[in-house]
Amino acid sequence: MRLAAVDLGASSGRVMAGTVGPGRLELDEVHRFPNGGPVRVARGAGSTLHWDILGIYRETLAGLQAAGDVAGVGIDSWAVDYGLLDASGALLGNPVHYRDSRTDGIAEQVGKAIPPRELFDVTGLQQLPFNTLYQLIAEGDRLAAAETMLLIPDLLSHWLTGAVGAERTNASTTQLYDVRAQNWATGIAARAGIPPRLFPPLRDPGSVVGSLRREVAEELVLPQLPVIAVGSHDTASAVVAVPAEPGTQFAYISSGTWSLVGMELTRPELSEAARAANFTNEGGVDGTFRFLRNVMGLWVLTETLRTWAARGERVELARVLAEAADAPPLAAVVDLDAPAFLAPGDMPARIAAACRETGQRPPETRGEIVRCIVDSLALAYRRTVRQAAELTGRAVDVVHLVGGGVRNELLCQLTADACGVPVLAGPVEAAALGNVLVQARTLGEDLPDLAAMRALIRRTQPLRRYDPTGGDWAAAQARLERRSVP
Ligand code: LFR
Repeated sequence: MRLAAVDLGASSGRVMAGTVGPGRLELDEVHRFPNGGPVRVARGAGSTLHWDILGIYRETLAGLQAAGDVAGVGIDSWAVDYGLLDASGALLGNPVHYRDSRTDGIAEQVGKAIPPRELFDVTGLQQLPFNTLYQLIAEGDRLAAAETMLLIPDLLSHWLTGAVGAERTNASTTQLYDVRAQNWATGIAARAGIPPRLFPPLRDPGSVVGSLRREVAEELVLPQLPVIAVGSHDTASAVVAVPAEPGTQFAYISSGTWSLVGMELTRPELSEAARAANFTNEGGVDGTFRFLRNVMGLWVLTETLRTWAARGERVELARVLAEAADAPPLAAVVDLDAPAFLAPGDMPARIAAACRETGQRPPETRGEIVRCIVDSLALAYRRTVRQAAELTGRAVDVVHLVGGGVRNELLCQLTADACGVPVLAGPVEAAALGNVLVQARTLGEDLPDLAAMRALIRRTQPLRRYDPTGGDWAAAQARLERRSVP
Protein backbone atom coordinates (compact mmCIF):
# COMPACT_ATOMS: atom_id res chain seq x y z
CA MET A 1 0.00 0.00 0.00
CA ARG A 2 1.07 3.58 -0.69
CA LEU A 3 0.85 6.26 1.99
CA ALA A 4 1.71 9.96 2.19
CA ALA A 5 3.88 11.06 5.10
CA VAL A 6 4.06 14.78 5.74
CA ASP A 7 7.19 15.35 7.83
CA LEU A 8 7.76 18.94 8.91
CA GLY A 9 11.11 19.91 10.34
CA ALA A 10 12.43 23.25 11.48
CA SER A 11 14.74 23.43 8.44
CA SER A 12 12.61 21.83 5.75
CA GLY A 13 9.28 20.17 5.16
CA ARG A 14 8.90 16.99 3.13
CA VAL A 15 6.09 14.96 1.72
CA MET A 16 7.07 11.36 1.11
CA ALA A 17 5.18 8.60 -0.60
CA GLY A 18 5.87 5.40 1.30
CA THR A 19 5.21 1.95 -0.10
CA VAL A 20 4.69 -0.79 2.47
CA GLY A 21 4.12 -4.50 1.95
CA PRO A 22 5.43 -7.80 3.28
CA GLY A 23 9.23 -7.38 3.36
CA ARG A 24 8.87 -4.07 1.55
CA LEU A 25 9.33 -0.47 2.68
CA GLU A 26 10.29 2.27 0.26
CA LEU A 27 10.19 6.03 0.49
CA ASP A 28 9.93 8.37 -2.41
CA GLU A 29 10.32 12.07 -1.76
CA VAL A 30 7.58 13.75 -3.78
CA HIS A 31 7.85 17.28 -2.42
CA ARG A 32 10.37 19.23 -0.33
CA PHE A 33 10.24 22.86 0.69
CA PRO A 34 12.39 25.09 2.88
CA ASN A 35 11.07 25.93 6.33
CA GLY A 36 14.32 27.38 7.53
CA GLY A 37 13.95 31.02 8.35
CA PRO A 38 11.51 31.99 11.07
CA VAL A 39 9.64 35.11 9.95
CA ARG A 40 10.51 38.08 12.15
CA VAL A 41 7.65 40.55 12.38
CA ALA A 42 7.78 43.90 14.19
CA ARG A 43 5.53 44.20 17.22
CA GLY A 44 5.52 47.28 19.47
CA ALA A 45 9.08 48.16 20.32
CA GLY A 46 10.33 44.68 19.50
CA SER A 47 9.56 41.82 17.17
CA THR A 48 8.26 38.26 17.17
CA LEU A 49 9.50 35.16 15.34
CA HIS A 50 6.69 33.35 13.55
CA TRP A 51 6.17 30.22 11.50
CA ASP A 52 4.69 30.82 8.07
CA ILE A 53 1.88 28.38 8.82
CA LEU A 54 -0.21 29.12 5.75
CA GLY A 55 2.85 28.63 3.56
CA ILE A 56 3.45 25.30 5.32
CA TYR A 57 -0.18 24.30 4.71
CA ARG A 58 0.03 25.30 1.06
CA GLU A 59 3.17 23.22 0.59
CA THR A 60 1.52 20.30 2.42
CA LEU A 61 -1.35 20.45 -0.05
CA ALA A 62 1.07 20.66 -2.97
CA GLY A 63 2.88 17.61 -1.58
CA LEU A 64 -0.33 15.61 -1.22
CA GLN A 65 -1.22 16.43 -4.78
CA ALA A 66 2.23 15.32 -5.91
CA ALA A 67 1.88 12.08 -3.91
CA GLY A 68 -1.24 11.25 -5.90
CA ASP A 69 -2.67 7.81 -5.42
CA VAL A 70 -2.25 7.00 -1.71
CA ALA A 71 -4.40 5.18 0.84
CA GLY A 72 -3.78 7.52 3.76
CA VAL A 73 -2.06 10.66 5.05
CA GLY A 74 -0.12 11.21 8.28
CA ILE A 75 1.49 14.39 9.57
CA ASP A 76 4.37 14.80 12.00
CA SER A 77 6.27 17.94 12.96
CA TRP A 78 8.46 19.53 15.60
CA ALA A 79 6.78 19.71 18.99
CA VAL A 80 5.48 22.35 21.43
CA ASP A 81 4.23 25.01 18.97
CA TYR A 82 0.56 25.56 18.28
CA GLY A 83 -2.13 27.71 16.73
CA LEU A 84 -5.03 29.18 18.70
CA LEU A 85 -8.52 29.07 17.25
CA ASP A 86 -11.40 31.32 18.32
CA ALA A 87 -14.95 30.10 18.91
CA SER A 88 -15.71 30.35 15.17
CA GLY A 89 -12.69 28.18 14.34
CA ALA A 90 -10.63 31.05 12.94
CA LEU A 91 -6.88 31.06 13.51
CA LEU A 92 -5.89 33.77 15.99
CA GLY A 93 -2.63 35.14 14.68
CA ASN A 94 0.33 33.37 13.18
CA PRO A 95 1.83 30.62 15.36
CA VAL A 96 4.94 31.82 17.16
CA HIS A 97 8.28 30.05 16.71
CA TYR A 98 9.66 28.32 19.79
CA ARG A 99 12.94 30.21 19.38
CA ASP A 100 11.18 33.52 20.05
CA SER A 101 12.26 35.38 23.18
CA ARG A 102 8.72 35.93 24.49
CA THR A 103 9.17 33.11 27.00
CA ASP A 104 12.38 34.53 28.52
CA GLY A 105 12.11 34.36 32.31
CA ILE A 106 8.66 32.74 32.34
CA ALA A 107 9.84 29.32 33.53
CA GLU A 108 11.48 30.98 36.54
CA GLN A 109 8.29 32.91 37.25
CA VAL A 110 6.16 29.75 37.07
CA GLY A 111 8.69 27.99 39.30
CA LYS A 112 7.67 30.32 42.16
CA ALA A 113 4.01 29.25 41.95
CA ILE A 114 4.51 25.59 40.97
CA PRO A 115 7.67 24.01 42.39
CA PRO A 116 9.77 22.50 39.56
CA ARG A 117 9.85 19.20 41.45
CA GLU A 118 6.05 19.02 41.40
CA LEU A 119 5.84 20.09 37.77
CA PHE A 120 8.24 17.32 36.80
CA ASP A 121 6.46 14.79 38.96
CA VAL A 122 3.18 15.45 37.16
CA THR A 123 4.36 16.06 33.59
CA GLY A 124 7.73 14.25 33.50
CA LEU A 125 9.04 16.97 31.22
CA GLN A 126 12.40 18.65 30.94
CA GLN A 127 12.62 22.38 31.47
CA LEU A 128 12.92 24.05 28.11
CA PRO A 129 12.09 27.74 27.94
CA PHE A 130 9.74 27.15 25.02
CA ASN A 131 7.52 24.42 26.48
CA THR A 132 3.91 25.04 25.47
CA LEU A 133 3.06 25.82 29.10
CA TYR A 134 5.39 28.83 29.06
CA GLN A 135 4.33 29.90 25.57
CA LEU A 136 0.67 29.94 26.55
CA ILE A 137 1.47 32.07 29.60
CA ALA A 138 3.37 34.45 27.31
CA GLU A 139 0.18 34.92 25.25
CA GLY A 140 -1.22 37.00 28.15
CA ASP A 141 -4.59 38.60 27.44
CA ARG A 142 -4.81 37.09 23.96
CA LEU A 143 -5.77 33.78 25.56
CA ALA A 144 -9.16 35.25 26.49
CA ALA A 145 -10.20 35.18 22.81
CA ALA A 146 -9.00 31.61 22.27
CA GLU A 147 -11.27 28.61 22.40
CA THR A 148 -8.92 25.81 21.32
CA MET A 149 -5.20 25.19 21.09
CA LEU A 150 -4.06 22.89 18.29
CA LEU A 151 -0.47 21.69 18.03
CA ILE A 152 1.01 22.12 14.55
CA PRO A 153 0.21 18.65 13.09
CA ASP A 154 -3.24 18.74 14.71
CA LEU A 155 -3.84 22.21 13.22
CA LEU A 156 -2.95 21.02 9.73
CA SER A 157 -5.03 17.84 10.19
CA HIS A 158 -7.89 20.08 11.30
CA TRP A 159 -7.70 22.14 8.15
CA LEU A 160 -7.60 18.95 6.09
CA THR A 161 -10.45 17.14 7.84
CA GLY A 162 -12.36 19.52 10.11
CA ALA A 163 -11.65 17.27 13.13
CA VAL A 164 -10.43 18.77 16.40
CA GLY A 165 -8.10 16.80 18.67
CA ALA A 166 -4.65 16.44 20.18
CA GLU A 167 -2.47 13.47 19.33
CA ARG A 168 -0.87 12.12 22.50
CA THR A 169 2.84 11.92 21.63
CA ASN A 170 2.88 15.62 20.81
CA ALA A 171 0.51 16.56 23.65
CA SER A 172 3.07 14.97 25.96
CA THR A 173 5.62 17.66 25.02
CA THR A 174 3.50 20.57 26.22
CA GLN A 175 4.31 20.29 29.96
CA LEU A 176 0.53 20.36 30.33
CA TYR A 177 0.07 16.59 30.07
CA ASP A 178 -0.07 14.28 33.06
CA VAL A 179 2.45 11.54 32.32
CA ARG A 180 0.87 9.04 34.76
CA ALA A 181 -2.82 9.73 34.18
CA GLN A 182 -2.20 10.09 30.41
CA ASN A 183 -4.52 13.06 30.35
CA TRP A 184 -4.27 16.84 30.25
CA ALA A 185 -2.77 18.20 33.47
CA THR A 186 -5.70 20.51 34.10
CA GLY A 187 -4.64 21.20 37.70
CA ILE A 188 -1.27 22.55 36.56
CA ALA A 189 -2.98 24.52 33.78
CA ALA A 190 -5.46 26.12 36.15
CA ARG A 191 -2.69 27.16 38.55
CA ALA A 192 -0.79 28.68 35.64
CA GLY A 193 -3.88 30.65 34.57
CA ILE A 194 -4.46 28.61 31.41
CA PRO A 195 -8.15 27.84 30.77
CA PRO A 196 -8.74 24.09 30.37
CA ARG A 197 -11.21 24.77 27.53
CA LEU A 198 -8.16 25.21 25.29
CA PHE A 199 -7.32 21.52 25.43
CA PRO A 200 -9.00 19.39 22.76
CA PRO A 201 -9.83 15.71 23.24
CA LEU A 202 -6.79 13.44 23.08
CA ARG A 203 -6.28 10.88 20.35
CA ASP A 204 -3.96 7.89 20.19
CA PRO A 205 -1.27 7.49 17.56
CA GLY A 206 -2.68 5.08 15.01
CA SER A 207 -6.25 6.35 15.29
CA VAL A 208 -8.09 7.81 12.32
CA VAL A 209 -8.50 11.60 12.56
CA GLY A 210 -11.07 11.83 9.77
CA SER A 211 -11.34 12.01 6.01
CA LEU A 212 -10.23 14.85 3.78
CA ARG A 213 -12.98 17.46 3.66
CA ARG A 214 -14.88 17.35 0.43
CA GLU A 215 -13.65 20.81 -0.67
CA VAL A 216 -10.03 19.86 0.06
CA ALA A 217 -10.31 16.57 -1.82
CA GLU A 218 -11.94 18.29 -4.78
CA GLU A 219 -9.25 20.97 -4.91
CA LEU A 220 -6.54 18.33 -4.86
CA VAL A 221 -8.43 16.03 -7.21
CA LEU A 222 -8.04 13.22 -4.67
CA PRO A 223 -10.55 10.89 -3.02
CA GLN A 224 -11.63 11.69 0.54
CA LEU A 225 -8.61 9.93 2.01
CA PRO A 226 -8.30 9.07 5.69
CA VAL A 227 -5.93 11.26 7.70
CA ILE A 228 -4.27 9.12 10.37
CA ALA A 229 -2.84 10.33 13.66
CA VAL A 230 0.69 8.97 13.54
CA GLY A 231 3.25 9.70 16.25
CA SER A 232 2.68 13.34 15.32
CA HIS A 233 5.72 14.50 17.28
CA ASP A 234 8.52 13.99 14.76
CA THR A 235 10.75 12.47 17.43
CA ALA A 236 8.06 9.91 18.30
CA SER A 237 7.88 8.86 14.65
CA ALA A 238 11.68 8.82 14.35
CA VAL A 239 12.02 6.50 17.35
CA VAL A 240 9.51 4.08 15.80
CA ALA A 241 12.04 3.71 12.97
CA VAL A 242 15.08 3.06 15.20
CA PRO A 243 16.19 -0.34 13.85
CA ALA A 244 16.97 -1.86 17.24
CA GLU A 245 17.32 -5.65 17.43
CA PRO A 246 15.14 -7.24 20.10
CA GLY A 247 17.04 -7.78 23.30
CA THR A 248 19.79 -5.21 22.64
CA GLN A 249 20.48 -2.47 25.16
CA PHE A 250 20.37 0.56 22.96
CA ALA A 251 20.39 4.31 23.21
CA TYR A 252 19.21 6.44 20.31
CA ILE A 253 20.12 9.81 18.91
CA SER A 254 17.59 11.43 16.63
CA SER A 255 19.93 13.88 15.00
CA GLY A 256 18.51 16.78 13.03
CA THR A 257 17.98 20.45 13.83
CA TRP A 258 17.84 19.15 17.42
CA SER A 259 19.53 16.06 18.72
CA LEU A 260 17.31 13.99 20.96
CA VAL A 261 19.45 11.65 22.97
CA GLY A 262 18.10 8.93 25.21
CA MET A 263 16.40 5.59 25.68
CA GLU A 264 13.06 3.94 25.18
CA LEU A 265 11.35 2.97 28.43
CA THR A 266 8.13 1.21 29.27
CA ARG A 267 7.44 3.50 32.22
CA PRO A 268 8.50 7.07 32.93
CA GLU A 269 11.61 7.75 34.99
CA LEU A 270 10.54 10.44 37.43
CA SER A 271 13.38 10.41 39.95
CA GLU A 272 14.81 13.59 41.41
CA ALA A 273 18.11 12.72 39.71
CA ALA A 274 16.35 12.59 36.32
CA ARG A 275 14.79 15.98 36.95
CA ALA A 276 18.08 17.49 38.10
CA ALA A 277 19.75 16.20 34.91
CA ASN A 278 16.89 17.81 32.93
CA PHE A 279 15.75 14.60 31.28
CA THR A 280 12.28 14.31 29.84
CA ASN A 281 9.65 11.58 29.57
CA GLU A 282 7.81 12.16 26.32
CA GLY A 283 5.07 9.80 25.23
CA GLY A 284 5.86 7.39 22.43
CA VAL A 285 3.93 5.12 20.10
CA ASP A 286 2.42 1.99 21.71
CA GLY A 287 2.66 3.28 25.26
CA THR A 288 6.45 3.67 25.30
CA PHE A 289 8.28 6.61 26.84
CA ARG A 290 11.11 8.58 25.35
CA PHE A 291 13.47 9.21 28.23
CA LEU A 292 15.81 11.73 26.67
CA ARG A 293 17.42 15.10 26.75
CA ASN A 294 17.44 17.75 24.04
CA VAL A 295 20.92 18.57 22.76
CA MET A 296 21.17 21.71 20.65
CA GLY A 297 22.01 19.69 17.54
CA LEU A 298 22.92 20.53 13.96
CA TRP A 299 21.14 23.84 14.38
CA VAL A 300 24.41 25.41 15.52
CA LEU A 301 26.12 24.20 12.33
CA THR A 302 23.24 25.38 10.10
CA GLU A 303 23.22 28.77 11.81
CA THR A 304 26.99 29.02 11.40
CA LEU A 305 26.66 28.44 7.65
CA ARG A 306 23.85 30.99 7.54
CA THR A 307 26.01 33.54 9.37
CA TRP A 308 28.81 33.05 6.84
CA ALA A 309 26.39 33.26 3.92
CA ALA A 310 24.94 36.51 5.30
CA ARG A 311 28.48 37.92 5.17
CA GLY A 312 28.71 36.94 1.55
CA GLU A 313 30.93 33.87 2.16
CA ARG A 314 29.55 30.98 0.16
CA VAL A 315 30.39 27.84 2.07
CA GLU A 316 29.49 24.35 0.97
CA LEU A 317 28.64 21.91 3.75
CA ALA A 318 30.52 18.94 2.26
CA ARG A 319 33.65 21.03 1.74
CA VAL A 320 33.67 22.52 5.21
CA LEU A 321 33.06 19.09 6.77
CA ALA A 322 36.06 17.75 4.86
CA GLU A 323 38.13 20.64 6.25
CA ALA A 324 36.79 19.85 9.72
CA ALA A 325 37.81 16.20 9.36
CA ASP A 326 41.38 17.39 8.67
CA ALA A 327 41.41 19.91 11.55
CA PRO A 328 43.07 18.92 14.85
CA PRO A 329 40.65 16.87 17.00
CA LEU A 330 39.24 18.19 20.27
CA ALA A 331 41.28 21.41 20.02
CA ALA A 332 38.38 23.39 21.51
CA VAL A 333 34.97 22.28 22.76
CA VAL A 334 31.91 24.19 23.92
CA ASP A 335 28.78 23.28 25.84
CA LEU A 336 26.19 23.21 23.08
CA ASP A 337 23.44 22.89 25.69
CA ALA A 338 24.13 26.45 26.87
CA PRO A 339 21.16 28.81 26.36
CA ALA A 340 23.47 31.12 24.35
CA PHE A 341 23.09 28.78 21.35
CA LEU A 342 19.28 28.69 21.30
CA ALA A 343 18.31 31.87 19.47
CA PRO A 344 19.23 32.59 15.85
CA GLY A 345 22.39 34.66 15.48
CA ASP A 346 26.14 34.77 14.97
CA MET A 347 27.20 31.30 16.15
CA PRO A 348 30.94 31.65 15.37
CA ALA A 349 31.02 34.69 17.72
CA ARG A 350 29.14 32.78 20.43
CA ILE A 351 31.48 29.81 20.06
CA ALA A 352 34.50 32.09 20.43
CA ALA A 353 32.99 33.66 23.56
CA ALA A 354 32.25 30.23 25.07
CA CYS A 355 35.84 29.09 24.38
CA ARG A 356 37.26 32.17 26.09
CA GLU A 357 35.03 31.59 29.10
CA THR A 358 36.51 28.14 29.57
CA GLY A 359 40.09 29.28 28.95
CA GLN A 360 40.39 27.71 25.47
CA ARG A 361 41.78 29.26 22.34
CA PRO A 362 38.82 29.92 20.01
CA PRO A 363 38.87 28.11 16.65
CA GLU A 364 39.83 30.40 13.77
CA THR A 365 39.53 28.81 10.36
CA ARG A 366 36.21 27.58 9.02
CA GLY A 367 37.41 23.99 9.29
CA GLU A 368 38.41 24.55 12.93
CA ILE A 369 35.06 26.16 13.77
CA VAL A 370 33.08 23.28 12.23
CA ARG A 371 35.38 20.76 13.92
CA CYS A 372 34.68 22.47 17.24
CA ILE A 373 30.91 22.18 16.61
CA VAL A 374 31.03 18.51 15.61
CA ASP A 375 33.44 17.57 18.44
CA SER A 376 31.18 19.43 20.89
CA LEU A 377 28.11 17.66 19.56
CA ALA A 378 29.75 14.24 19.92
CA LEU A 379 30.87 15.22 23.42
CA ALA A 380 27.29 16.20 24.32
CA TYR A 381 26.11 12.83 22.95
CA ARG A 382 28.64 11.06 25.16
CA ARG A 383 27.58 13.04 28.23
CA THR A 384 23.89 12.42 27.62
CA VAL A 385 24.12 8.72 26.72
CA ARG A 386 26.14 8.15 29.91
CA GLN A 387 23.66 10.10 31.99
CA ALA A 388 20.74 8.15 30.53
CA ALA A 389 22.50 4.89 31.37
CA GLU A 390 23.23 6.03 34.92
CA LEU A 391 19.74 7.35 35.55
CA THR A 392 18.04 4.18 34.34
CA GLY A 393 20.65 1.71 35.62
CA ARG A 394 20.89 0.17 32.14
CA ALA A 395 23.95 -0.53 30.07
CA VAL A 396 24.25 0.79 26.52
CA ASP A 397 25.76 -1.67 24.03
CA VAL A 398 24.96 0.23 20.86
CA VAL A 399 23.91 3.74 19.89
CA HIS A 400 21.42 4.08 17.04
CA LEU A 401 21.78 7.36 15.19
CA VAL A 402 18.85 8.30 12.95
CA GLY A 403 17.84 11.44 11.03
CA GLY A 404 19.75 13.94 8.90
CA GLY A 405 22.88 13.58 11.06
CA VAL A 406 23.38 10.11 9.51
CA ARG A 407 24.67 11.88 6.38
CA ASN A 408 27.42 13.52 8.42
CA GLU A 409 30.05 10.76 8.50
CA LEU A 410 32.40 12.79 10.65
CA LEU A 411 29.68 13.19 13.26
CA CYS A 412 28.82 9.47 13.18
CA GLN A 413 32.45 8.42 13.65
CA LEU A 414 33.08 10.94 16.41
CA THR A 415 29.89 9.78 18.14
CA ALA A 416 31.22 6.21 18.19
CA ASP A 417 34.59 7.49 19.46
CA ALA A 418 33.00 9.65 22.14
CA CYS A 419 30.48 7.09 23.38
CA GLY A 420 32.95 4.21 23.23
CA VAL A 421 30.37 1.82 21.71
CA PRO A 422 29.44 1.05 18.09
CA VAL A 423 27.12 3.48 16.35
CA LEU A 424 24.57 2.08 13.90
CA ALA A 425 23.69 4.96 11.61
CA GLY A 426 20.42 5.04 9.68
CA PRO A 427 17.81 5.52 8.49
CA VAL A 428 18.09 9.19 7.46
CA GLU A 429 14.36 9.68 6.99
CA ALA A 430 13.43 8.03 10.26
CA ALA A 431 10.49 10.31 11.07
CA ALA A 432 8.86 9.79 7.67
CA LEU A 433 9.39 6.03 7.92
CA GLY A 434 7.87 5.88 11.40
CA ASN A 435 4.97 7.96 10.13
CA VAL A 436 4.38 5.56 7.21
CA LEU A 437 4.66 2.42 9.38
CA VAL A 438 2.06 3.56 11.90
CA GLN A 439 -0.34 4.48 9.09
CA ALA A 440 0.25 1.14 7.39
CA ARG A 441 -0.66 -0.75 10.55
CA THR A 442 -3.86 1.27 10.96
CA LEU A 443 -4.84 0.46 7.40
CA GLY A 444 -4.32 -3.27 7.90
CA GLU A 445 -0.69 -4.07 7.17
CA ASP A 446 0.68 -6.91 9.32
CA LEU A 447 2.93 -4.87 11.62
CA PRO A 448 1.60 -5.80 15.05
CA ASP A 449 4.18 -4.03 17.20
CA LEU A 450 7.31 -1.88 17.28
CA ALA A 451 9.48 -4.99 16.98
CA ALA A 452 7.83 -5.90 13.66
CA MET A 453 8.17 -2.34 12.36
CA ARG A 454 11.83 -2.23 13.34
CA ALA A 455 12.51 -5.62 11.76
CA LEU A 456 11.14 -4.24 8.51
CA ILE A 457 13.43 -1.20 8.78
CA ARG A 458 16.45 -3.47 9.34
CA ARG A 459 15.53 -5.57 6.32
CA THR A 460 14.93 -2.71 3.94
CA GLN A 461 16.96 0.36 4.89
CA PRO A 462 20.70 0.93 4.45
CA LEU A 463 22.48 1.08 7.81
CA ARG A 464 26.14 1.74 8.47
CA ARG A 465 28.19 0.69 11.47
CA TYR A 466 30.93 2.88 12.99
CA ASP A 467 33.27 1.35 15.57
CA PRO A 468 35.00 3.46 18.20
CA THR A 469 38.59 4.46 17.44
CA GLY A 470 39.43 6.41 20.63
CA GLY A 471 40.24 10.01 21.59
CA ASP A 472 40.60 11.70 24.95
CA TRP A 473 36.97 12.59 25.45
CA ALA A 474 37.13 12.55 29.24
CA ALA A 475 39.78 15.27 29.18
CA ALA A 476 37.70 17.32 26.73
CA GLN A 477 34.69 17.03 29.02
CA ALA A 478 36.80 18.14 31.98
CA ARG A 479 37.95 21.20 30.01
CA LEU A 480 34.35 22.12 29.43
CA GLU A 481 33.56 22.01 33.11
CA ARG A 482 36.49 24.24 34.00
CA ARG A 483 35.31 27.84 34.16
CA SER A 484 38.09 30.31 33.58
CA VAL A 485 38.75 32.89 36.31
CA PRO A 486 37.77 36.24 34.87
C1 LFR B 1 12.74 17.88 17.03
C2 LFR B 1 11.79 18.47 18.06
C3 LFR B 1 12.19 18.14 19.47
C4 LFR B 1 11.56 19.25 20.21
C5 LFR B 1 11.93 20.41 19.33
C6 LFR B 1 11.10 21.64 19.45
O1 LFR B 1 12.39 18.27 15.75
O2 LFR B 1 10.48 18.05 17.83
O3 LFR B 1 11.79 16.85 19.89
O4 LFR B 1 12.00 19.41 21.53
O5 LFR B 1 11.83 19.88 18.00
O6 LFR B 1 9.78 21.40 19.12
